[in-house]
Amino acid sequence: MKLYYHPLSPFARKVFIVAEQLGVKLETQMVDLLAGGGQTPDFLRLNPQGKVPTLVDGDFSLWESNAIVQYLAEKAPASSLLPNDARSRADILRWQFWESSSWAPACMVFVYERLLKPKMGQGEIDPGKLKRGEEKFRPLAKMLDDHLSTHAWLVGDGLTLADLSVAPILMYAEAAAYPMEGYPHLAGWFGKIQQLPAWLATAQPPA
Ligand SMILES: N[C@@H](CCC(=O)N[C@@H](CS)C(=O)NCC(=O)O)C(=O)O
Repeated sequence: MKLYYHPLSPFARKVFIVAEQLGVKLETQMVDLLAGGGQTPDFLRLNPQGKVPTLVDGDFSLWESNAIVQYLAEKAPASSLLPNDARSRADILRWQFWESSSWAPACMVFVYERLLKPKMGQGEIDPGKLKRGEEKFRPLAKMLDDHLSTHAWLVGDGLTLADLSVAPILMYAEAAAYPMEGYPHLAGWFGKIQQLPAWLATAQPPA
C-alpha cells in the first residue's frame, strides 16, 4: 500500500501514527502541495479533491484520513485500536466524524492564520478570524475536556482509533497557539498520546 502525503499534513501524520501502531508498512510518495503537486492529472485521478493523505492499495484509491485508518485497522490482524463490538465501533466513528466536521476545522483556523498564511505569503494574520476561531474552538475543547475528566481514553478503557484520529491536529497546538489553557484533562490525555512510541516515531515524516 502506498500513502501519498505531505510532511506538514496532520491528517497524513494520523495515518502514519496508526500504521506504526498497527505495525503496517506503507510505501510513501510525497506530494508537493505548495508546488501544485495535488493538481496534476495523475494525482487527481487518485483523489479528485487533490488532497493528502491518499492511500492506494492495488486498484483501490482511498482518501479522507479517517476512512484510511479504518481501512488499515480492518486489514490488519485484530487490534485493540478497533474493538470488535458494535457500540465501540460506532463510538469510534462518532469521534472520527466529529473530528472531521468540527474539531479539525476549528483547529485549522489557527494553523492557517499563524503558520500557513505566512509560509505561503498569503497576507497578514486576521485578528477577526482568530477571534471567531477561538469562539469555535473553546466549546469543542471544553466538551473534550469534560469527557476526558471521567475517561482515560475517548472510547472504552484503552487507546483506540478515536484517540489517534482526534489527537493529531494537536501537533500544531503550540506552534499555532491554540487557546489550550483551561483544559487540564485534554492536556493530560494529549500528554499521554505524545509519549506513545507511534507518536514519537512519526515526528519526522519520510523524506
Ligand atoms: N478531511 C481530510 C482533510 C485533508 C486535507 O485537508 N489535506 C490538506 C493537507 S493538510 C490538503 O491536501 N490540502 C490541499 C488542498 O486543499 O488543495 C482528511 O482528513 O484527510
